[in-house]
Amino acid sequence: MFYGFHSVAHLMSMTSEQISSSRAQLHGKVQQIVQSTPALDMHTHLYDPVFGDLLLYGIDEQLIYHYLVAEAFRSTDMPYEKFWQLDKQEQADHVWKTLFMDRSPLSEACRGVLTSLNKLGLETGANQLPAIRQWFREQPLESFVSQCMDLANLRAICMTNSPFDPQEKNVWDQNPTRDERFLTGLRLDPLLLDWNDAGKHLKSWGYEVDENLSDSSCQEIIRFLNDWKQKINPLYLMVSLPPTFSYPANDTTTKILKEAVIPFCRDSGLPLALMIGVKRAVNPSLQLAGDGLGRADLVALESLCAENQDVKFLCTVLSRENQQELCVIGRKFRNLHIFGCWWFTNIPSIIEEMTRLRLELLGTSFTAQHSDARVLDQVIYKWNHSRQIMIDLLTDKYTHLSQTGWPLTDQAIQRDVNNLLGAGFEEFCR
Ligand code: FIX
Ligand code: ZN
Repeated sequence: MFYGFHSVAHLMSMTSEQISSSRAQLHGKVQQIVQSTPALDMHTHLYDPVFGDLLLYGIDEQLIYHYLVAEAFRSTDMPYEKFWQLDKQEQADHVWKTLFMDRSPLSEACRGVLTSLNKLGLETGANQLPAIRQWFREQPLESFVSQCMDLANLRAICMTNSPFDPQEKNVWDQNPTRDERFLTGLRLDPLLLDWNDAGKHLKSWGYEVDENLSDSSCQEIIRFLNDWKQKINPLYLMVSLPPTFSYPANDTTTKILKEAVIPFCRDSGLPLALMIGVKRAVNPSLQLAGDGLGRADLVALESLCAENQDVKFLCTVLSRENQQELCVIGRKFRNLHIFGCWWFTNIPSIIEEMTRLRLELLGTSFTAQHSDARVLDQVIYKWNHSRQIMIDLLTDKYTHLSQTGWPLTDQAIQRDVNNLLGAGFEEFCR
């Protein structure tokens, strides 16, 4: 099927009514394709149900999501310690009262809770919390996982898997039977950012490493990475980095990257995901909600990509101010794949801006979104909100194309949307 306008001359001869109905037709098509294309959620903090209570779900978990906790503290005098002493349901009650009853839940995180509830078919309203809780108590987890994935239209969810989390490691050590919809990503923050502590763990697991990171220690780190590759079969390795991250630098992060992680990535073909810009514990009293962001110096990323053109890098950055620079680096290095609107950028105004910028500088050679969900139900709102934005943006972009006379087909739109929603990432990893 052909959409849009044959040429500028044709456009000139169309009445404004014809133009808008043509755009509406295109919008309808793009909407149908974007909504019906299953996505791969390439970065989340969700778990395969076999990991037990590591998989969070339900209304109370949604309400105590750290995005909401940070917002609730803005409007309450409750001392931090008092909040943390409450049990989960009491914390959730407090957030509900503060953000949903005493004021309108306009922020993206609040709206997100309501979108997820609404798509699950629940009535929302200030007095509905007990009924919502009751509904969640009645949901069998197995069917709830499928329901959330269906409502978000996800074909796969990539977890964040840390060998340094004892609860998670314990499950891996039992060689669990896994749900294949959940893919794996190997998280390396302690290894790259806190060698003192990580080194002790590696030692206790039988790797012969020393504090000074001798050559043989780096070989042992590679052996550790290989063992975890065998154990969990990750899609990629990942680390979140502060805005001050620099490379090369005279520190253990550079040493471990250069002599262990990058050689391992080169040999295994696994990409390394760099998530740059998080300032941890800006306000430690807020616990997980206390992290902030800063503008990074992306020269570090440029150096990594330039020095290691046979190694694949994935990258997302937290600061709005870094986004254009990141796209330009993407244009220079085909060993770099840019993904998602991370955390503080995952709000409609910035998703819109970033995705437009990326389409304009990179075409469709990036992954439009990841959810970063920590609570299963959140995939519903995160993907529904993002798809809405993609539909409007792509309609704009295809309208511009068709105005040049370029013929658009369903197949071409479908191919592009597939790429933006995960196929491009999979291709990059191959
Ligand atoms: O480093 C990360 O993977 C971050 O996404 C998280 O640490 C962060 O707390 C988060 O949940 C952001 O969405
Ligand atoms: Zn994350």
